[in-house]
Amino acid sequence: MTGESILVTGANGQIGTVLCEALSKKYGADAILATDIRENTATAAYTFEKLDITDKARLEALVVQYQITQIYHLAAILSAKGEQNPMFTWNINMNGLFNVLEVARAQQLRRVFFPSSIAVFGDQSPPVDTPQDTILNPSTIYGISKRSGELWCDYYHHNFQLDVRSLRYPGIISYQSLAGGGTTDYAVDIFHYAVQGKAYECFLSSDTRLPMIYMPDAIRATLELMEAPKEQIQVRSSYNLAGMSFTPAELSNEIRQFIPKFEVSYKPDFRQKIADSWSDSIDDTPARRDWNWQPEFDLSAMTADMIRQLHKRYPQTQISI
Ligand code: NAD
Ligand code: AKB
Repeated sequence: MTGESILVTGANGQIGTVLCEALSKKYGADAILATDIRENTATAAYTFEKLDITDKARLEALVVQYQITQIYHLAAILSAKGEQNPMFTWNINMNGLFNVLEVARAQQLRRVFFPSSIAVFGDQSPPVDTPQDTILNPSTIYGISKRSGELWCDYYHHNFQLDVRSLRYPGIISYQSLAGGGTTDYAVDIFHYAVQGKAYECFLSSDTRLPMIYMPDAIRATLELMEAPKEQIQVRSSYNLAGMSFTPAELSNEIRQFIPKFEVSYKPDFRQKIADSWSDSIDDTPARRDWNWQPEFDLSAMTADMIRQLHKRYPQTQISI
């Protein structure tokens, strides 16, 4: 019993499904309240409540009812889907965050987690080893909402002493869950095609380098940041976080170590322009300095684990592991 009661928004998404399991393991399933606008179809040991994050009254009622002490606020519309309806995206991403910050302040919650993204960078940010403090000119409404969110988190910390913490996640790669409408989604989808013995058509060009991270590292970073002593948290907007960087061609070659006949073709679409405006690689020195961040998975370790894990789901394809 830790005394914590944790509400997760957007809990049915790519990160939420894995994060809720990790939080359950750490704090006990009784301590976790998963929420999402979509019904939960998975069987999980923790409680689920339907919640549209733009409904502040319901959020506050759940916080009071379950005596919530922390919120992990994941609900958002991601970069590619966001461009299809900018005002809708702005409403969910910004008003959702305002509701979380305001309820956390009013109910004096102990801690809040807000995920930002490499989408805060733009074509004027230095693309290689992009530093923590640099020019930020996001080109998508998603990136603009994340950068604005970072500033609001900083504001709530400094003006209301709310202990809100944040990471600029790179593209996250996972076998447990699918990616949900972003520009980095190809790096998840490609594995599902490869392991089923299918050819893959990539929506980014072969040489588009982007920062990525494997889900176990992303989850560990989140928990390590949230557990770090307050005085160690020097960045109250959002920490740069790095795992690995690669291009679709490099990832395909790595997959061919296990599935030699895997075929990939390239047909860039509107997501290419978004990817071109993002960094190639990230400098996460402040995260390493302040709370000892250290990624474990590089491209080859991630690829081997993804293929091993997905092969259990699609055992029909011949692979050499
Ligand atoms: P996802 O799209 O897979 O999941 C988001 C979830 O939010 C979905 O289950 C969706 O149903 C829910 N949602 C949408 N609108 C909602 C609303 N109005 N009320 C409540 N729930 C709503 O996204 P994800 O990949 O799990 O990302 C989670 C968070 O992490 C997001 O804030 C995202 O911006 C951030 N992030 C993700 C990545 C990544 O690569 N996955 C990278 C950087 C940042
Ligand atoms: C997206 O591509 O939109 C996300 C992200 C990097 O924020 N995966």
